[in-house]
Amino acid sequence: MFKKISLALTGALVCLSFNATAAENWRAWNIHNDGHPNTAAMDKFSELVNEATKGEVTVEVFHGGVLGSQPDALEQVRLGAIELGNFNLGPIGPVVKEANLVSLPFIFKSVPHMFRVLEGEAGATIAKAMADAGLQPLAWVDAGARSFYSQKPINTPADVEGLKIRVMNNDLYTSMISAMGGNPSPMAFAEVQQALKTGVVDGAENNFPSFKNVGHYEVTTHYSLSEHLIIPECICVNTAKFAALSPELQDAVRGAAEEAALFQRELWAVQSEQARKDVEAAGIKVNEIADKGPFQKAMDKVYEEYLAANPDMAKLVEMAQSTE
Ligand code: BDP
Repeated sequence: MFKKISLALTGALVCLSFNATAAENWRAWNIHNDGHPNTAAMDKFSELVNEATKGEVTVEVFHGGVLGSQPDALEQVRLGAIELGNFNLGPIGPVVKEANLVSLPFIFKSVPHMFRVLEGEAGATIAKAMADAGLQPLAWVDAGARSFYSQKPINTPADVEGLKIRVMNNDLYTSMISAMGGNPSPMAFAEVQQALKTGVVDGAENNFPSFKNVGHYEVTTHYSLSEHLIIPECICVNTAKFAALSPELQDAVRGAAEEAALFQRELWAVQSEQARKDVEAAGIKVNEIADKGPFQKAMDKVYEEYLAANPDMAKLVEMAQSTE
């Protein structure tokens, strides 16, 4: 009798603990607010994961960067304190060298070219290096092209001379601004609006949706289409947490990320055009740059110095440049 009860109890306990370990409740970091395409895409991802795993994996997304700055959140995901995030590859460069390929100015001819490079051998190399560093990409998402904005139009590198320009945290961006004669100022995204408003910086650079979503257009007057950086983003997960899932759950989570990424790319196309119209309607003057040649030429020095210090990156650069 006693044996029977204790067996039944053990069975119940085993069952309980199985359920407890089977349900994975993950937290996801997102820097954007409502109204940004990535916020909608991350919400969609959360829904899709829940559906595809029948609730065995749940993802709670924290928007607006409330879980910390991007460099901090990257560290948190690598350590497993936060499981997931929608990260820009720019701030990943200082942590994962291979990811820096995408932070070389003008490395990609267009957004489709960038995706073709990511879908090829270069992308596989970057993804593996990121996974080895604890940040496994599940899908790549669009972040358009980044251009300068300030209180005056920028048409040539000489127009950047003497300007203090906010950049994301990556030495390649400080070299990029210095090579144009400007003063780079690495700063967290959350601080940029105030810095522009108070004149701590004279300008910054970003894509239209981010320029609009956090109100940078309210404190600047000109957006100049330099399109000097085309930096992809990822939905990235802590590598060990992902590896601990069953193969079926891994497929389900990856599938959800891929579907959310497709959704994001479509939304991006529509909303970045809309963001441009909205900021123009609010008074921002957008100028095309007739000849980007001088900007590209100014980057020769950045490439030379970078490749001299990182000769092992030459192969990835060559792969990107030879991709049609
Ligand atoms: C946005 C990216 C975001 C970056 C931000 C920035 O989506 O990940 O943190 O730019 O400039 O476009 O810091």
